[in-house]
Amino acid sequence: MQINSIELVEINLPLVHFFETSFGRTYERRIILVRVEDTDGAEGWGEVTCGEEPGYSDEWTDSAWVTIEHVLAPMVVEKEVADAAGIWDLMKKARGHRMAKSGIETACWDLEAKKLGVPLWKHLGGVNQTIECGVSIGIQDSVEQLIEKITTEVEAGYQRIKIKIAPHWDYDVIKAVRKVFPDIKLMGDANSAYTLADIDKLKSLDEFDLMMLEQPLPYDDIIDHAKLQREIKTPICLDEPIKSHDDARKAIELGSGKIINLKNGRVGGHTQSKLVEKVCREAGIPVWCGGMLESGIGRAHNIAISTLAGYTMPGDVSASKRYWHQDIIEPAVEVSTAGTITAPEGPGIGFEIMQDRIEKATVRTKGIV
Ligand code: OSB
Ligand code: MG
Repeated sequence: MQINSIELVEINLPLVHFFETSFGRTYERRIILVRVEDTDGAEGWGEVTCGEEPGYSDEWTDSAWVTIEHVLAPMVVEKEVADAAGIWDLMKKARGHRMAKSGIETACWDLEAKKLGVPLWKHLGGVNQTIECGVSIGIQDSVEQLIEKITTEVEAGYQRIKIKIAPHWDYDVIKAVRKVFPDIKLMGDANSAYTLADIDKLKSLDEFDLMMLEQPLPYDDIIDHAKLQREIKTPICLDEPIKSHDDARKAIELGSGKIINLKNGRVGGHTQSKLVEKVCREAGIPVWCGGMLESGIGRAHNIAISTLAGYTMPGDVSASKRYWHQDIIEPAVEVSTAGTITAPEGPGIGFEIMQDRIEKATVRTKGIV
């Protein structure tokens, strides 16, 4: 495989509904799309999944743009590698910036699968064409609003409900939700809003029979999480600190959690996700695919990787219409009434890229040749 050119396109897409986490509220996404083209003129598409600000991780839209333009793209363009799995190594000299790398890397996987005429999910080694879906619901202005949103998603068929939590939006809120929905698969995601000093509060959440508690402690921690896991019944799910298969191995060894939210962007793309999935599968640690409010392109990549054997729990991969008035792919991602998505049969990501919609949402482009 030889990539001849890389094109960056920043699009701005307003969310159907704001999304609030413990680190802030998002109304509109600034998304970088990556289009790669090889020497035969074949193309592939990827998405950089970082946020607009360095709130979830240290990467953000503007940092990813310059990093790809000045550092990563020049490492890849016109270099010969055996296959898409070899793209990661071309970028090895740059430390970190995994979401930026993932944008390029996943685009190369799409290109390769398209050239081979196979669906990306099969090319990645997927085994379950139909994946289980959950939703992630942000912090709302009122508990009534939250209950209303949960009702909508439960009625739509989603298999588990994740709600964002924070010190001002936790015990009482979950209690109110459990009163209305005593039996649903429910979990909380704190996005690092607590410390070990909050241990009594976190212990008190055990009474709600949560499926898991995602990332209660600091974003770079796996030590305190191990201490916390020994004190609480609810399984801890790690998100932010797991950036590689080595991080996963160490966290498993320490007992920092019992489940991993595996995000393509956070670990650096499909090749890295496959490595994390393998470490976890062999250790008996379930993984599920997390989301970063992706457009259809990132969503399509999430669907493909979710078909791997180790992804045994419902992910945060949900329907396009929950995020966008109109997605940039066709068909839009839809979820069945059983709360599942079936990965498409077409080559590559298996969705059509709607160029006119991308153009309408474009704020800047940059070609690197
Ligand atoms: O922590 O999983 C997270 C969104 C942005 C940043 C971090 C997270 C999330 C989500 C949303 O939970 C998942 C989605 O619906 O895409
Ligand atoms: Mg999370």
